[in-house]
Amino acid sequence: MYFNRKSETMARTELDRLKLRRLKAVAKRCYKVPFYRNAMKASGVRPEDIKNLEDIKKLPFTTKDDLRESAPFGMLAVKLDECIELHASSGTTGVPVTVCYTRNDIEVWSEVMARCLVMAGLTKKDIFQNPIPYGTFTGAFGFHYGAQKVGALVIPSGMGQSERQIQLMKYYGTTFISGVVSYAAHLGQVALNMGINPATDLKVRHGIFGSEMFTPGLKKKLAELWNMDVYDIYGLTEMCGPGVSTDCHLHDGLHLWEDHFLVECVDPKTGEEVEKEEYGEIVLTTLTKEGMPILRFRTHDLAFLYDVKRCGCGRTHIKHSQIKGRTDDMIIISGTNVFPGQIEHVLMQNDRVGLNYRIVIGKKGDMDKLAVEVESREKLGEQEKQELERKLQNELKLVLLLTPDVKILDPGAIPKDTIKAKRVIDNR
Ligand code: DLL
Repeated sequence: MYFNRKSETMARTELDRLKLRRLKAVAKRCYKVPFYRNAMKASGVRPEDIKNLEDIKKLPFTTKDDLRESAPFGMLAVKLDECIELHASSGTTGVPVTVCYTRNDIEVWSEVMARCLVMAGLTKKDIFQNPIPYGTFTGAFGFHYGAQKVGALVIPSGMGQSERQIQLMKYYGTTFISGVVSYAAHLGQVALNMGINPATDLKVRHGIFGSEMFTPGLKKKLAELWNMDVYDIYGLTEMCGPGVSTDCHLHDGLHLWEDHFLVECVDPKTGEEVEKEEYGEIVLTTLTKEGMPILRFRTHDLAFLYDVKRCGCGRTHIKHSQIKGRTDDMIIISGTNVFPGQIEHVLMQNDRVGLNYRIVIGKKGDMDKLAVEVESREKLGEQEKQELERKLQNELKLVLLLTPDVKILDPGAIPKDTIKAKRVIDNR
């Protein structure tokens, strides 16, 4: 099932021609923005120098700090009164970035979201519940616009009041849910606490989640908890919000809508392109955005690009792997580099582990101390807890090359009070 068969299955040659035409146009549009004009002048590049897709390398990178320095409206390529909506990044890693959308930007966002949702199985017959905060965070509106474009019945339930979310699912017969990965996990636990088994007592059979690290193990646990087909959706405020890419029913990589976003994968240190199928930092350029076009945005997200070929689902748009982590999420513990993704990967392989965990870093004397707190799937006795703690400690030790304390918590013990889960608590 496609939302837009023509665009989603477009021949590569045609797609590349379209990308080049749009890249030339966006370079011209950006030249109107002082930040880009200065950067291009400094490196002696003019928009007319873009003759082929490789020439994107001549254009300047954009970082989050660049956007912050021009915030809130300094990066606009149109007059403010041509914009009809504003969103801002969640600001988990600093001052929020503001983005403005023209009417056409909202139309494009709805289109790419509709493609993602249909790829994840949404039809106009679905009852689509959107348990994600409606506000300046892009999440809710992206899903909302996309699902309405498909023609599903949207329940804008927002985030929070978790028991009510479950009651709404039961009352309206919700079939499809969306949102942030950790909140879907939390809602499953809330349902169980209410004596409702999401796998058998609710009608939810599809879910599409993102906004946070989503290892295959966590995806599998979420699928089992809810008895649903789970899809991974990627996106970021700077591009539009959710809707940049999603996995198809084959669940092998996420298709990225190349007619609207141009993707590169670079070595985070040098900025040079990495080999195909090699991990690097995802760099994105908006190809059709009017309000706030962005060139070569350094996402900090680590993934690899698949070699381009038609996927078994028929789509021609390039795929990237799941996001493995961020270049800036590395923690240094007593001189050893630790990535949260490594920890999530180990925890989620274990059947007795639940869906929620956090990493707490403190000091013992002069030494850094790493502790991993993780919920069990079912409530365990003291002895079972200790056995599981020892097992996970040994498994983590092998991967991290240091010995963390592991503490098993009861299901639901870790509070869920922020939009994105706070996985790392650094008390040093
Ligand atoms: O989180 C947009 C979004 C909302 C995507 C809902 C999907 C679902 P930001 O707050 O700007 O936007 O955060 C963007 O979140 O650079 C990644 O580090 C991370 N991220 C987003 N989707 C995924 C995903 C929204 N599927 C930042 N897997 C990005 C892993 C993700 N990380």
